Amino acid sequence: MFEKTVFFRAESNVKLLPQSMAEVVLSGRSNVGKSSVINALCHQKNLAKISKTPGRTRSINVYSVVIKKWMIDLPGYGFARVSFKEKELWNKMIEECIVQRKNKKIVYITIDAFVGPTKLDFDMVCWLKEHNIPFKIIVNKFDKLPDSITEYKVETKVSQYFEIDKSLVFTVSAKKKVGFGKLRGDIVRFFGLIKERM
Ligand SMILES: Nc1nc2c(ncn2[C@@H]2O[C@H](COP(=O)(O)OP(=O)(O)O)[C@@H](O)[C@H]2O)c(=O)[nH]1
Ligand SMILES: [Mg+2]
Repeated sequence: MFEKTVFFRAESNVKLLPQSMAEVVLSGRSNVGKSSVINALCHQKNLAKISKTPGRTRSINVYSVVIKKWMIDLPGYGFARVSFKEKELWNKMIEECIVQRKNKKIVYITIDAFVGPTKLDFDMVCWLKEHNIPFKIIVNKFDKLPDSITEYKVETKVSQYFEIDKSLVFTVSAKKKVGFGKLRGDIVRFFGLIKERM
């Protein structure tokens, strides 16, 4: 199913997006590997553009997994070299995409396993909790950790940091294509789709 995901559109004005039936929204700091996660999830190489320079995405990118069931790649937050005005625009976009659009959605916040969760991620989680938006955490770049650190250890630490249940944390490596089975299953359940070949 995921291999059939197609690029739907890039949009800088969230208000122009049509309605969907369900949306998986990917958020996270720039360079944590959100685009790489989308590609690995969908068994594709170039579906989402992977940038060498962080902080390049200025619009939201929408991918259609099946008709009207979308994955939305938000611009990354916490990129230092952007102006105050750009940060304001980012905040507006996130607010419009996550709070004002009233359709069924879940946010996956992606973090870098090597860097660990940051204050910015913590603030994002608090903001989502305040607005009662369901969310989960994807810990990417697991390959960068020493072998002695298990997924269990990562998930325990991250869930403690965010004060959430451990079952909400998914450890993956987009580079090594590890950990995606569980994540695909989770998204399929959210979309309300029958689990076929993923
Ligand atoms: N080691 C490692 N590097 C990764 C992984 N996923 C992404 N990267 C690298 O991280 C950088 C940013 O990736 P990208 O997907 O563009 O991040 P985005 O800005 O969050 O969309 C690129 O150089 C990727 O090759 C991973 O699982 N392991
Ligand atoms: Mg990206």
